[in-house]
Amino acid sequence: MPSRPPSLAALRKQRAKQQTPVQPTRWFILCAASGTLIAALGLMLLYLTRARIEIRPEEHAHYREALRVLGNDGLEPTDNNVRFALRLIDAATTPYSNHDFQTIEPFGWLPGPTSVVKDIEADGHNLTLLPLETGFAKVWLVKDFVSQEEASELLTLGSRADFGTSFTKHSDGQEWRSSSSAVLKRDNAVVDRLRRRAAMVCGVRTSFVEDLQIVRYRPGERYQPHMDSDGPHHRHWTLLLYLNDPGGGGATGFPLLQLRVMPAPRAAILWENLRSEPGIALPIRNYYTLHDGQAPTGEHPKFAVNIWIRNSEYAPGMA
Ligand SMILES: O=C(O)CCC(=O)C(=O)O
Repeated sequence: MPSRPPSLAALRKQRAKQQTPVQPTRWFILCAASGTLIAALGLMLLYLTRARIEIRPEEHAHYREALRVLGNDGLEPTDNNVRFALRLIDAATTPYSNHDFQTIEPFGWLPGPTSVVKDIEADGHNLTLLPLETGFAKVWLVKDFVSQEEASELLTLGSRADFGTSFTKHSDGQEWRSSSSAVLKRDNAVVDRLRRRAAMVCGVRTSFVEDLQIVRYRPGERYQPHMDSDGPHHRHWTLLLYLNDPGGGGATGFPLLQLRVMPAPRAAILWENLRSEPGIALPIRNYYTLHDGQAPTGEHPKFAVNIWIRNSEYAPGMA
């Protein structure tokens, strides 16, 4: 039986097949290119993974800063010290919430059953020191560091003071410290008396006390976390005296102690910026004293006086 001629469609298919044969060289090139691409991607992935794992700590800015801080304080870069210095840097640079903090309202606070209250007769003025923290740092509340008359006199001096932008070494400058300050001259009787009183509280000579510095925070202004002391011969104690109630906010916060003290007229907080460590002759900075001045949120500015007390002679103008 004669076979039927192939259909037109079948003929077209057959011709197309004959015209585009799979050439072995093209096939090889295609395989080689895909293989190379896959290998390159694999290598890149491996490199990225290893690079992530192998970022060495000394390449991290905070780690380098932690080593610098420890070096300045004469501390060995042991694991514990580095860890704590990193905590300090973190607390000083990261916004924090006061949420879980112990809040001290000077007029409402009562000493706990185990508090050892210290009464001091300084300069004809009876002071009661209430311990707020004794474990990690030494911090006291002095409920009435000055009389009503003395506080009024200091506020009057503040109203006449030439407040300038406060000095800051921080890279964020006035964004970091927007409050302002002025030095109170020693030739005022109240200023002179307070220098003597502060020296008596700390058991040192009046010549160890720096010139008093009045600080002003207008609503919204602040001073972000910092330490007051630069080292063993710098500010050993800080006595921060509140002159008024700004009507909201304006606390002094200690992020590493989870403590904040609300300002109340005539009350002061006293803390020791330095601590001793076995095997180290000179006192070293206590990182737990990192603190800030929080912004007043009411209508009034906050006024306070910084009294810094050293453990050696202070001459005006000394760094
Ligand atoms: O005003 C405060 O609560 C803190 C003040 C302070 O830290 C400072 O002036 O160094």
